[in-house]
Amino acid sequence: MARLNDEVGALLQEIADLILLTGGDAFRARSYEKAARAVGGYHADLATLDAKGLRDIPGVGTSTAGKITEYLSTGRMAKLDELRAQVPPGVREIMAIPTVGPKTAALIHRELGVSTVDELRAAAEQDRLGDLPGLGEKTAENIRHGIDQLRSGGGRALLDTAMELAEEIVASVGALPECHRCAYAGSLRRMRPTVGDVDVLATAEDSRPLMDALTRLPFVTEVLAAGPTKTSVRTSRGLQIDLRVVPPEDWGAAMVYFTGSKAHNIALRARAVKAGLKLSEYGLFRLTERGDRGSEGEKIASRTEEEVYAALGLPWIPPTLRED
Ligand code: DCP
Ligand code: MG
Ligand code: MN
Repeated sequence: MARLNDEVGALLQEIADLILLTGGDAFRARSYEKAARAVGGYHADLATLDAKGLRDIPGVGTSTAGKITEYLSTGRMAKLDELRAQVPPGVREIMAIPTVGPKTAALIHRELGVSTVDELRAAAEQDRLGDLPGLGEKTAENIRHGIDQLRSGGGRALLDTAMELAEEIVASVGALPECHRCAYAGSLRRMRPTVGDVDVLATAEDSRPLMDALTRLPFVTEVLAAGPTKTSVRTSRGLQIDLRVVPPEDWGAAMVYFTGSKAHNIALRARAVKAGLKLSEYGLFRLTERGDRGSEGEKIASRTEEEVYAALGLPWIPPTLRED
């Protein structure tokens, strides 16, 4: 319910955080923060309200109502884009540390004058973080841990972060009326601790609404590539997300392909070739007798993973065992 309200609430909160982060008026930041909370908890869906209805939300004035209207019609808030552009890259990097949000980054930047991850590490090592208002020893500990995680780029915690992100995306994209199915694939589905990016697969007749929903998620900071079958974005946690959309009837073959691993795919393709078949992300095909190079041949399996494995004479293989 009211996912849009949460989404808009998160963006208004980000405006509040970035105002503080960029040394803006604390009073104005507080009013955005109030509006963010009011919008997030409001009983009516924002999409059903007109300009007057928006201004009736307690804490939402003319200027905030204008930003909400702008977001509903364009998918952007110019003010937010402008603020994001003002944040120094080092501070953005601090915001990308797992467990550090813009609010904590703002506090650290403002109170300690810290604006790079290296300076932050030094501050953590000198125990200067615990002195900050509202920042206990526990938070300081989390920050030290977060920096290590960011720098090592590995470990169990990275998988947790990626999994959390994947579940949010799958919930958002999967809830769209145009979306038939949505699930994460890639190394995350194989539960690799070194997960390099978050691969998400969805099915729909029309991919457009799904791609748009992805690029508009509040934690998406940059669109790296946008196309009808694949869109890649970067998130505020620094992780990349690849969303691929295929027709509903190809879910199984696409899921096998995008779950990988690459080595597993190579092994499956070799097995297919031996049986006179051809396996791709689009399906398992029987090559025609003429060896038609132009066409893929007759599609014999693609709807479910089980169907694809069965047609190759294999039982369904659990993703964690698909390393070769
Ligand atoms: N894939 C493939 N051949 C390629 C590229 C990709 O078969 N040349 C398939 C197998 C991969 C899947 O697509 O598992 C997703 O591609 P990624 O590059 O995201 O690879 P992984 O998710 O497996 O690993 P990483 O943790 O590096 O993201
Ligand atoms: Mg991947
Ligand atoms: Mn990928």
